[in-house]
Amino acid sequence: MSDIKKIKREYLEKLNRELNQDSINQIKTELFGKNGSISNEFKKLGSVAVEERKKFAADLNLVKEELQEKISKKFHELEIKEINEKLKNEKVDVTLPERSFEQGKIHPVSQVIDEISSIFSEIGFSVEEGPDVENEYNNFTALNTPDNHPARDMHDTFYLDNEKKLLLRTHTSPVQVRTMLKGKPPFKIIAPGRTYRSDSDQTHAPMFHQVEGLHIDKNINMGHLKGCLNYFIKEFFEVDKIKMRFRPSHFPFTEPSAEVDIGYEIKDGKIVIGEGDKWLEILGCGMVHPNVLKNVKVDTSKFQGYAFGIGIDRLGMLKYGINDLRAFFETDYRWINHFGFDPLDVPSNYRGLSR
Ligand code: 2U9
Repeated sequence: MSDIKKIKREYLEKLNRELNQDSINQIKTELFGKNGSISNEFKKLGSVAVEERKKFAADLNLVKEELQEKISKKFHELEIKEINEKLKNEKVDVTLPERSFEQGKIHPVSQVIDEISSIFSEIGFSVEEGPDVENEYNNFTALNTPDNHPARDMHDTFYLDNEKKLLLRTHTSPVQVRTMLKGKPPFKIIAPGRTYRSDSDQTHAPMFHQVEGLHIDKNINMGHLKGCLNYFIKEFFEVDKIKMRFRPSHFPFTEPSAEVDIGYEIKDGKIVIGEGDKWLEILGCGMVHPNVLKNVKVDTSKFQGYAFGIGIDRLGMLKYGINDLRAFFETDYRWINHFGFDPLDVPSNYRGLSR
């Protein structure tokens, strides 16, 4: 009997036995490995007489295919057997209680950003975002903040390079600058997000949140600004009437500029917004300075408008009775459990955007 026939007989017989994964792999190596029986037969091909070579090669290929097929079949049978065994032994007990899981909470800052975005989108503002790392042109120069302005001082601004070209944005105004540079008026946008100033005490954190608004169109005036802010404050604090006053102020990017106070009183140790004879400063605003509009290529003979800036963290603290700003950023699990919002508990007056 030829060697090829012997190999075939021997291994078909082996492969007909009960085998596991390892033993099939072992057989595969014995046949087709570097020194395997079939591999060695192929090495002989060169020394076979020319007239027999064709038949030798044909026989060898046939045996090789037959054995390979048998090995694949064995692997497949084994797989089916394992699946059937699993199906037989594994049962799902539908009476078992469900596994417990931790439900996360929405951070009050995220909640307030969602509420603010929802309120402004109802009156036609769209939400824009931009990077936290900015250049000094977008953060200062375009906003009519001259080189020697105190806001540019190292104490306030986190610079990221020695040339003072890159910095962490000190307000979200660069988002409006970017939006105006890439588009055409009218603009009606809000820009919520993180802002950074080198400042830290009980009421200031080096990272805080702002939302700024900008409305540029033909004939926009301070009356529109007053109406917009009055609507926003009433909606945010969920009150029908609000006492509001505009105090003259100064910002390099607006002229005229104002700070807005709202009336409040303390009742039973709690702050009540909208009534009373005390005043609370909540935001800054004004008509966008013509120099700013020129810097962002808006035609000041046709367009004008207002802008405002609100500190989100303080607004959230006021609405939800939180008194230490630093707790916002301490990631204390107990704190977020107490002050956070349940993502599944949607109150009837819910203003947040859907997640
Ligand atoms: C452009 C033009 C003008 C945004 C403005 C304020 C007034 C303001 C403060 C509020 C509390 C910052 O977080 S805070 O300390 N902001 O008082 N912000 S006007 O004016 C702009 C913005 C962009 C192009």
